[in-house]
Amino acid sequence: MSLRDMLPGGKTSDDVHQQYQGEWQLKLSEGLAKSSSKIVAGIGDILTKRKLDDASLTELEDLLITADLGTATASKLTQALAKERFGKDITPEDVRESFAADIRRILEPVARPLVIDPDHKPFVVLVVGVNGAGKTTTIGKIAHQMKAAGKKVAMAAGDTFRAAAVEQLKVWGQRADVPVFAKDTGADAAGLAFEALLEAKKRGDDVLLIDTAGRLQNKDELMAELQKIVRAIKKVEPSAPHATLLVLDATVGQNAHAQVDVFKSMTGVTGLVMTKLDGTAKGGVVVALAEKFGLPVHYVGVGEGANDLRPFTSHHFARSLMGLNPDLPTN
Ligand SMILES: Nc1nc2c(ncn2[C@@H]2O[C@H](COP(=O)(O)OP(=O)(O)O)[C@@H](O)[C@H]2O)c(=O)[nH]1
Ligand SMILES: [Mg+2]
Repeated sequence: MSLRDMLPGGKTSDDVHQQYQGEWQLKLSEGLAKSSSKIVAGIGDILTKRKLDDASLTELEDLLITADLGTATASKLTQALAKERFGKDITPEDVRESFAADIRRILEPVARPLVIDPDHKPFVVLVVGVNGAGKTTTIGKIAHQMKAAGKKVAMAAGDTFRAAAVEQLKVWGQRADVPVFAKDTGADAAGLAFEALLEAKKRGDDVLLIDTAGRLQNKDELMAELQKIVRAIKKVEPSAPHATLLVLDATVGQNAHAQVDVFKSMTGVTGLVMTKLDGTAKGGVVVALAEKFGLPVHYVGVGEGANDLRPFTSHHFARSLMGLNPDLPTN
């Protein structure tokens, strides 16, 4: 370790990193508490004085469905449990450990960080999703973190329908010291994206994050608008956008499936961001989405602050969702 790595108080950058990781993981576990407490209590109720029989398996399957894990995942998890433990004595904790291990296996392939390919300058990230999902906030958080990591970042205020959306992004821009390309309310979003990309290219930015509007008159209009933005971007750089992130509000639960379907058909989606995992009992929906769509989950949000957005990790999520200590290994 060099002197340069020493921080005040004798802490090394590794110590700080670990402490920070620990805080974040605690926040994720706390955020998922509403989801997990429902599951933990439910499993406890089902398994009182019982060997694992058909009746308890059916009840466990129903419980997982009500916890938003989806029917396919619920049946997969209970079948795996039956295969190992049918007719045997089993504790609620055994069930949670078994579910956590299987959930982790489901999530592992989708837990993929957003990788910025340095061959693209800028790497263009288009951010889509319904109104209120958390697009603008997520862009602000990503910009903040990437800037702190030493990247040259720019944002484009592509939700030109609401003055508040432009202002909101500018506030994030000021906070993170990241430039925001913006025009007046009602301006053409595609034109703005076009100019922003030209400018970001000229400046040699590493990343350009483009915000979009989530609600227009109807679905057709929204699709036309998003496709127009994509065409405008491609005029400047045919390979762009290099990532299209769909931001989903976890509190909508099963409704998220329909949103993935719609946005996939409109723009293509390369990855998901799940927001508002703090304070929802519907955190299980992430597992259902992973199982159904297999799209990478790049980030999860557990609050409104700049650091309340983190890469998604399967192990922590799976154990937290089952109310298990995330610091212990999964089987
Ligand atoms: N608790 C919580 N609130 C969030 C999170 N992400 C976004 N929000 C809030 O959700 C609201 C809508 O977010 P916004 O970014 O404006 O959504 P947009 O319409 O998709 O751009 C704002 O009040 C955000 O602060 C999150 O992870 N947790
Ligand atoms: Mg917005």
